[in-house]
Amino acid sequence: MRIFSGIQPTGRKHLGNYIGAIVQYVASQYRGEGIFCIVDLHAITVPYSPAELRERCYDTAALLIAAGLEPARCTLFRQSDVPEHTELTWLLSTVTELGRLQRMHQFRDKSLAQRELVSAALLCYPVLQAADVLAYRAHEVPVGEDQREHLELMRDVARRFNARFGDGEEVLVVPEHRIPDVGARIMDLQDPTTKMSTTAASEQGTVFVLDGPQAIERKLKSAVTDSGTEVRRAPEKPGIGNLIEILAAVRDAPPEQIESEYADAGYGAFKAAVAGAVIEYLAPVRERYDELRGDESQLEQILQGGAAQASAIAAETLADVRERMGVGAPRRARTLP
Ligand code: AQP
Repeated sequence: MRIFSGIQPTGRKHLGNYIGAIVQYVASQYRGEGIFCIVDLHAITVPYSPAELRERCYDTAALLIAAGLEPARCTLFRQSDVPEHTELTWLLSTVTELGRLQRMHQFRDKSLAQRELVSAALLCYPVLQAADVLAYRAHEVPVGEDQREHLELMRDVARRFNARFGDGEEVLVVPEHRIPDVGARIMDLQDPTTKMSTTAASEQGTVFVLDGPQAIERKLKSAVTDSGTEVRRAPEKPGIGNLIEILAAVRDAPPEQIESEYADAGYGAFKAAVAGAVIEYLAPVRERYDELRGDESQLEQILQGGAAQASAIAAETLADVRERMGVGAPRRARTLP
């Protein structure tokens, strides 16, 4: 089974990214062929600093390896190093419905938040994401809950392509999402009705993977809760529910177990327990990150090696897609010496 996922380049990956996605990436290396991509082309759909983008790619590569991705066990690469992604985006845009792109939640939220230009690239973001996955004919895509809508779109694009050009065959694999049962949507600690996020949420409400113990403790202890005392999940207790979910994910235990263990502990003691568990959980990642991040040439070598592996797979898919669409020279002519 082939498993693919992409992650934006930033040095500020948060606990939501970690629990919702990165932990799943690491586990998937033992279940199938894992292909993981640092999506620098997605990062340029909103205002960004060219001088910093490469640095952020190295940050993300170091973080993923620190979390447990093993370059010998999986393929880890930078999106822009494999040009097939952009070519496939254009080809797939011909079977993507414009109205659907305009209605995507992420596009609406991000375009409303944009003070400068709302780029066409921001609208086409989900088509690039579809190309990322479909280029590898991946069967499974581990993601957090916020990506469900994009996954549905990419499934639709694959089906539409197959129906239009497949001649009865599944040229592109229709992928399944893999969203974790616990921790699929970690919420902001200061506003537990919105998701923990790199761009939209508050600094104080966001635990970053590279935060030190004091920052983690401060953020978790000041997490917004309600006026009650009971540690249980309920619609009127989103703050406590979020902390229960975090502790359950960190301990790899069912949320019910956390509820029964801390039901009468009181919010103060519960928050302290969550803080302690998160500090312990993230400490080894931070330490390993510091070791890895210093060696940029090694990180570059890993990304280049990954790009070569990825390219070999994506080029094969592109050759099939071009052939089916009648684009460019026929396949047999192109293979002549
Ligand atoms: N709060 C979250 N809880 C669980 N999973 C989450 N993910 C994001 N936020 C949460 C998952 O992390 C993976 C990588 O995300 P990304 O780097 O591509 O960025 P994103 O999905 O756009 O979310 P961010 O990091 O918070 O950035 P912004 O601020 O741009 O929205 C994805 O699988 C995602 O589901």
